Amino acid sequence: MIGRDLSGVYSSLLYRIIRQGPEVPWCENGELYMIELIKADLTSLSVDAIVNAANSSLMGGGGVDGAIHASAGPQLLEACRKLGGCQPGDVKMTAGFNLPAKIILHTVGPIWRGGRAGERAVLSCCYEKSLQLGLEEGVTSIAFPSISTGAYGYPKRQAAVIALTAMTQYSERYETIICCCFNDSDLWVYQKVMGTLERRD
Ligand code: AR6
Repeated sequence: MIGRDLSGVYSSLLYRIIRQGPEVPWCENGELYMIELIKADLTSLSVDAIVNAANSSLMGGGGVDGAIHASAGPQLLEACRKLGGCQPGDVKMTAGFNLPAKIILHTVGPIWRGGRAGERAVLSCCYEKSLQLGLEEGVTSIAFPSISTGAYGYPKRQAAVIALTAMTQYSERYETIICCCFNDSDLWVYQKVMGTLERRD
């Protein structure tokens, strides 16, 4: 995992998450799980799959979606046009085109409406369905942005807990699962959530 080409990575921190007790969803049976936390531009990562935080049209937008379309090139928009959109919580797949990643999994996170509109379940679906589809497609390394926490306004800490919960459920079946943070504040949030887990060891 350490030796992989992660060009564009500013810093890389590897966390070992020890599963401990049934009261913590990701801490069961005393098993050891590893998830990589990095600060990077998602579009720079040489992994099997990156996950796009898209909108329902799949026709591109701002944030990480805009960066992915800009780096992948116009063929991506053509491919997305044929997908018929994507519902929140669902996932669609395209090639990576000009990106170093082979595959893009496009998911649509929930827009934050205060937390009582099913946002948590939808965000969990984004991670779980992406991880499930990745497995079905033979993906062994996958990188996620912090879905919904930009334009869609999901509280960052709550979103990180949801992300890590889903990732640890799948971590045994992947060689690498990466949380790709774009800035120091997002990195700090993930570090704090992971630190909470470590303090429970
Ligand atoms: N690499 C990694 N993370 C990034 C990058 C990047 N290049 N750029 C931004 N982020 P957002 P959303 C982080 O707004 O909240 C789009 O217009 C960013 O710091 O990209 O799910 C879509 O078309 C934040 O932590 O996605 C939708 O309309 C995270 O990515 C809408 O925004 C998600 O922020 C989706 O909103």
